[in-house]
Amino acid sequence: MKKPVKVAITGAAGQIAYSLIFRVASGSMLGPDQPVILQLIEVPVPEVLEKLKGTIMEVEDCAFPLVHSIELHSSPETGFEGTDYALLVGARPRGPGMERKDLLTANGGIFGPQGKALATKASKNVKVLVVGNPANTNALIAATAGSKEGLNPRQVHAMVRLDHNRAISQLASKTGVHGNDIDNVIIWGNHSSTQYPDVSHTTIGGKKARDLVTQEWLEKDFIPVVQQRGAAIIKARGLSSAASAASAAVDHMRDWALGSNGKIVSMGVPSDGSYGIAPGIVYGYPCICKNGDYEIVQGLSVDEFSRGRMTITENELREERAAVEDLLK
Ligand code: NAX
Repeated sequence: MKKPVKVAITGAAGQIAYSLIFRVASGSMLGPDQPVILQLIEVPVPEVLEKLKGTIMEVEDCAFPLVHSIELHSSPETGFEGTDYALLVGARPRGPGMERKDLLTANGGIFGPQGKALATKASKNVKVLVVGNPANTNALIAATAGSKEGLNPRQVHAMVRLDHNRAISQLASKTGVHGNDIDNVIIWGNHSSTQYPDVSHTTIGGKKARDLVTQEWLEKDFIPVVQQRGAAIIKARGLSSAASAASAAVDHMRDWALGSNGKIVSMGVPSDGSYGIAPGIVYGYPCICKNGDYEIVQGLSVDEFSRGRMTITENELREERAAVEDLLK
């Protein structure tokens, strides 16, 4: 067995975490030979911490062979001590009458201090995945605060993998193949309804997706369905996506840590200007992971339709960045 690694999860009493913790504990994220120390972090509110204690009892009752120990924390400073992998799930939800700027600012109050705590307390090579919404700009805030203390912004990602997985599943059901036979799906931009699920480079069973589905289907069905899937799940379930979000978080971190085996995966990462996107914003890009690192896939052609969609979602992220400008100083 390897030496245990520390995995921190914020929002640990919430519904995504209720699935995520068990997937991490079972070895789905870091492999069947990697023991984990779970650092479960919540807000310092007695009822919430009590609920988390209940979840911890359940983790204990699973007797997972890979769980070395479980810690309960109510602050990022203690919770991120020595963390190797951080899954930032807890966030401030949009309250009644709250404008987008208020939401962004309220979340800045969470993700700024968390970024700083990660830079000063976590392992030097910590990998951070922001799930809590608005995920891309929360990641930007955490990375900016952390970078003042030595964290490299490349260490902080936002999750667009759920959208990526949703796009694969829609294409699979439309074309009657298994998702395993679908490659090179890309989610460009924001994890929001402006995201651009792009199949320009996608292959389905080795054939070009563009030859198997019509542009009309892409524009009228596929793109809006993927963009609005979260809302459809809330309508049907009465609650937002939880198990699928947890599964996507596991996929993202696993590929980042262990490699994507040459496959393209969509990740929200700091733009380095690739594909003409404003540098700095955390933007969904096609990435390939190996040796514990990622690279943005270069040189893909971008047609006029794709460029238009990529710009819409880029503009939204630029606006979000402008709305939290004060927090980025
Ligand atoms: P829940 O409301 O069930 O749980 C959130 C938990 O976070 C709560 O227990 C709360 O006490 C805790 N929390 C809040 N602030 C915290 C802080 N500063 N430190 C530690 N814990 C804190 O929400 P859940 O359904 O689990 O969703 C969590 C977040 O994921 C939301 O922001 C949601 O919008 C976002 N999502 C992101 C997705 C993505 O693809 N990027 C998809 C699913 C989900 O919508």
